[in-house]
Formats: sequence, structure tokens, C-alpha cells
Amino acid sequence: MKVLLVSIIEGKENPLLHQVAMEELEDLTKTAGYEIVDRLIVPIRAIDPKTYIGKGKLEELVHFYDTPHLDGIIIQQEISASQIRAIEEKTLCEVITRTELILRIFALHARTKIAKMQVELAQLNYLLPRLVGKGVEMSRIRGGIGMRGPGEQKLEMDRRLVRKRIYQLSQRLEALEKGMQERRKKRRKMQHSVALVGYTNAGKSSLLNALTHSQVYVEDQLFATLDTTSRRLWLTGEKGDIQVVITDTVGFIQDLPHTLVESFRSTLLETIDTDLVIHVVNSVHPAYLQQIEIVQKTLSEIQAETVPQILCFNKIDMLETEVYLELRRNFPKAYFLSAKTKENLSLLREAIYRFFVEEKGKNP
Ligand SMILES: Nc1nc2c(ncn2[C@@H]2O[C@H](COP(=O)(O)OP(=O)(O)OP(=O)(O)O)[C@@H](O)[C@H]2O)c(=O)[nH]1
Ligand SMILES: [Mg+2]
Repeated sequence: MKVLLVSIIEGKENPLLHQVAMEELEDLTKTAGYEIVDRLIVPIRAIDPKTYIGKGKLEELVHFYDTPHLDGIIIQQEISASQIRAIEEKTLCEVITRTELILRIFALHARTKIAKMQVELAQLNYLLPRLVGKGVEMSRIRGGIGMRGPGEQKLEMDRRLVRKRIYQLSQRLEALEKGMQERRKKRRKMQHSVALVGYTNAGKSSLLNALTHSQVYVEDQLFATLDTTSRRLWLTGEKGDIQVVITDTVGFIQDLPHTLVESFRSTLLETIDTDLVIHVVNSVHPAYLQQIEIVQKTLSEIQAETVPQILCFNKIDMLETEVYLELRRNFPKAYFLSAKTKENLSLLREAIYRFFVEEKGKNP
């Protein structure tokens, strides 16, 4: 599917931040498997209630790109359903927002039953306020899980049916979550637990693999992992060997769609209801500082900001020496390592050991 990426700047917003957000939108688009024809940052003076982008800018876009030859337009901003429809009518191609793009990636990457249910719930919750009236034509849903581009079967379903399905899914998930919660409680009493958290693509799954010699799925994609995986980690030290359970899960992203946060709550809690959080940072990412902030913000949104944290800069094998030294100066308490080359991995192991043996003093 050939797509055009559009980000709309209203008034005096920071163009640099827009650039970073645009690059992330590119990564998301590639992860979804779409081909990018061009990227466009459109400055506007004010939001047009009908089309968001404004009639004139829309005309320009249609003429310049000969839009019927495109399959889709992906818009960074969360514009309304009626604005989407207005742009679709004018451009004659499918228009989706970043939120819907992320929902599609989640749908493509969900592997376990629980992740599939969580994604479907998020999609339906996203869709519900966008349905108007009864018996509305639901071409926009594009078939739930595994939905792809345009031209799929058009579904006729009304709000009542969507609500019913939301209810069913919530009930089933709630039951599953109860079981998970009980297991988690038991685990916490009996075992030391560590969770890997961080921005998507930071290298959490790679670090889990490197620490525990596992083969968890790793990919240069956003949201490669949606499920929770736990592995045992043995640590040796002067005060005797200990065993901890280390858990990897879904990564965070800026403006993670609210419906996804809600639906994945149990998965998120699974990782953060833990003794220690290892916050993995992609040290070579140009916006790593912003990513650290977003992770901290997300952690506090799920009430996990008080869990003790080890900050861990990954991918140092790709850092230039000067940048590396400056990072070390700026974050004197952090750990700097590479899940790929395994450099400094032992320092992190020692830090985890010390946390449990000395600071926490618990011996299971
Ligand atoms: N050079 C280098 N690449 C790394 C390192 N760690 C991970 N990567 C690469 O970074 C990409 C993302 O790694 P993952 O382990 O899948 O990252 P993640 O944080 O689990 O990502 P999501 O599950 O998508 O949120 C992959 O292409 C890895 O091979 C590292 O230390 N050095
Ligand atoms: Mg992962």
C-alpha cells in the first residue's frame, strides 16, 4: 500500500519536534508494511473545523500528488471522523490517523489469545464514538483483527453490536486478569522480580535474551513485543547465589492511544508490579531524552513511578566515544551496555544482585 505521510503544524509549534515525530511516524508506517511515497509537514494558521487542514491546502495536496494514485494518507494528528471523511471525499483515498496506524500494528503483531482480545477491545473502543446512529456502514472498521487496507468486506453492524462485543471482551479479559493477578501476588511473595521497561525498539527483548540466553522475538520494528515473557535469571555473588524472575513486555511510545493503554493495562501491570524496574534506553536514538521522559510519564500514569529503577543505556556499541563519555557524565548513576556485544552486561547483573542482596535483603 502506497501512502503519503502528513503532519499538520498549527501556528507556532516547534518544527524540530515535528521532525522527530515525523521520523517516528515513518518507522510506524514501515512497521505496518506500507510504502512511503512522501512526507509532508503542512503549516496552517488555524484548524479548519470541516477539514482540519483547510480547503486551500487540501486542494494543493490533491493536485500535487494526484491523490487517486495513492492508496492512503496517514495523518499524524488525531483529527475527527467527519474531518477524515471530508479529506477522503476530496482525495479519493483512504485516510487514517497515527492512532489507527498503531492499532493496526498491534493487530498485526498480536500473537497470544489475550493480546488479540486486548487489541480487538482497543479497536472497538476507538471505533465506537466514531459510529454515528444505528446501522451505520462500518467500512472504517475493516474487519477487526488482521484488517488491512481498503477494499475489504464492508461490515454492517450497529453500535449495539459493538457495545455487546466490547462487553463480552471486557468480561473475558477481566476473568483472565484475575488469574494473572493472583499468580503475580504469589510470585511476588516467593520470588525476586525484575521488569524490563522502555520505549519501543530500545532493546528490551534483546537484553532479556542476552541476560538469560533465551530466544525471545527481536525485530527492528516498533512494537515487536506485545505479550509478557518471563525468564529465570541466576545471579552469583559473595553472599550466595540468588534467582530472580525477569519479565519483558510491550514498549511505550509518545501518545500511546488511550484505548490501548486501557486494554493493555493487565499486561502493563504484569511488568510493573515488581520489585525492580530496569528502564532500557536506546542511547543512539536522537530523541532519547524525550523517550526517557515519555517512559517516566507512562510509568506514573500506571502508578509505577515509585518502583525502584535502574536506568540502563543500551546499544553503546553504536555510540561514538565522545557522545558516550558525555552520556556517562550526564547520567553518573546509569549503566551503559550493549545487548548485542554483551559489553558491560556483567555490571548490570552485579547491580541487580546488589539490589536484592544488600538493599532489599530478601532471601526467597
Ligand atoms: N547495535 C545494537 N542493536 C541492538 C542492541 N540491542 C538491540 N538492538 C537491536 O534493536 C532492535 C530492537 O530490539 P528489540 O530487542 O526487539 O527491542 P524491544 O525494546 O524489545 O522492542 P519492542 O518489543 O518493539 O518494543 C533490534 O533490531 C535489535 O537487534 C544493541 O545493544 N546494539
Ligand atoms: Mg520486544
